[in-house]
Amino acid sequence: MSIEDLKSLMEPGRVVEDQEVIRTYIDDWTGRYKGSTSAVTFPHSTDEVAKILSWCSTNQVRVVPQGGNTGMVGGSVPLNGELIISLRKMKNVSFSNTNRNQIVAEAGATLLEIQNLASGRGLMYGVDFAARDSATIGGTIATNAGGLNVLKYGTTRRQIVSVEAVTGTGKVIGNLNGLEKDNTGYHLPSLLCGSEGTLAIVTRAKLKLWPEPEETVTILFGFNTIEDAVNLTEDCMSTNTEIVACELFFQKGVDLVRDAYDLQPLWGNKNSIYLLCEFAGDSGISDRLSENILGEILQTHNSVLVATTDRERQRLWQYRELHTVAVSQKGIPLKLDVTIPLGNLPHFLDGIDTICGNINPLSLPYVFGHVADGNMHLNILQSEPNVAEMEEEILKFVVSLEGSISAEHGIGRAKAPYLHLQRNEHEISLFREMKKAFDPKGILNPDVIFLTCS
Ligand code: FAD
Ligand code: 2HG
Ligand code: ZN
Repeated sequence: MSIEDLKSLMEPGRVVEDQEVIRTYIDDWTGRYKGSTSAVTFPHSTDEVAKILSWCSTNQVRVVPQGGNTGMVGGSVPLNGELIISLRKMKNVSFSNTNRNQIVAEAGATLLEIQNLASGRGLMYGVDFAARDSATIGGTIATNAGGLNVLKYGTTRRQIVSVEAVTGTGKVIGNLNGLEKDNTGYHLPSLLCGSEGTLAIVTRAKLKLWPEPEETVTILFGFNTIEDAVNLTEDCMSTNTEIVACELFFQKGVDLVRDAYDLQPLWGNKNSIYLLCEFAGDSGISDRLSENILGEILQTHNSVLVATTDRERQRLWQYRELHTVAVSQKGIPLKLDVTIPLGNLPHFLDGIDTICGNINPLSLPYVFGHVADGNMHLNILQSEPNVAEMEEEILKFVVSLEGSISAEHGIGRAKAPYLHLQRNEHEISLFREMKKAFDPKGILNPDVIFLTCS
């Protein structure tokens, strides 16, 4: 068996062995995970994906499916020399012929590409986040990506109506019937969503679209206690049906963002905590906001910025969205994406400082995230040489607070050694059996979600 055999089965150009080209596919976005491979394949259709996987299965060749390679948990790069199957050439997107509010997307289409198509018809896609120009539909399905608007629209799982995929033996499964109600046995879209490329390669999906709001208002609040920020978050969630996003970040993170980008200081840096809330719906939102529970705080609180135009709104979002890039400009952080029940958030934030300080007084933890979902992102710079110890202590702490060790980025390779903290042995052995059913030779993303050898 040689890669020449695979090449001979494919159209020219579908299998690339040029290391100059390969170089751009083997390291992950964070810079923490560095892989190697002898080839990257670029299928142009579901049939070609099936052909490649059938050949790989017969020849016991392990593979890593890859979309935009923006994943944060080391799942998208070949850490053990696996063959990369890049879906980037499969980019077609079109409206469904049978439902005006659905879109059919090939796996390699980016979030931005489908957002642009939807917008042309006054519609929108429910998932959005800063990597929108590179993250693909296949990758977002594989990770069940969340992002900025989960509060209103849910995670990726809620957007997928139908999915088509190819199993580890090269069998095409699923359909694109676009039926919301289709209780014909196990629900493949739900099962494959969040399976991180370990069960099958997603090739196409039919996605639900939502009406584009007429008006959007973004408000930034500055606070000095986390309790105040959490209270306002909960008030908005319980009283306002138009809230679509609620993001939390801290002065330390704003300092880092301002170090890297030319942004104004916020209220002379007199607050330590920021809450960015976005409201969207029919026109007249600003008036409705002042009539609801927010009215009083909008009038009396002295650290409030209200943005109503796209330009002003984007300016406020930059303080939050640029955290990831600003951190990465300072070094390679230990990244942990976790969920904490809202009521335990103050305790969590204190605990993180204590754990990091005790393990490595030089470490620099930055915290930010989608607070309405309890989803906090921890980016810890200067965690070396205690990365593993810090990671384990923090994840155990999260579990003790009844949180989740993975909120929206997945388990990948990064958290595979810790899956047992959250899932019991029966669940993990059931997961393994499920993987065997889809991928009997174990060629799809080995060591992602759970380690092959344990
Ligand atoms: P990749 O990184 O290529 O792959 C991710 C995983 O999916 C890997 O395990 C890979 O093997 C698998 N995979 C990829 N394509 C397929 C396929 N077609 N079939 C089967 N498996 C496949 N994530 C969030 O959830 N919310 C955020 O707010 C968010 N913000 C981000 C901001 C920045 C600046 C960056 C860089 C990343 C952010 N992410 C966020 C993380 C990342 O963008 C998501 O995890 C995204 O879903 C990954 O998509 P991708 O196409 O880049 O997938
Ligand atoms: C975000 O919400 C992303 O900005 C990235 O999920 C989080 O950089 C991170 O850790
Ligand atoms: Zn996030």
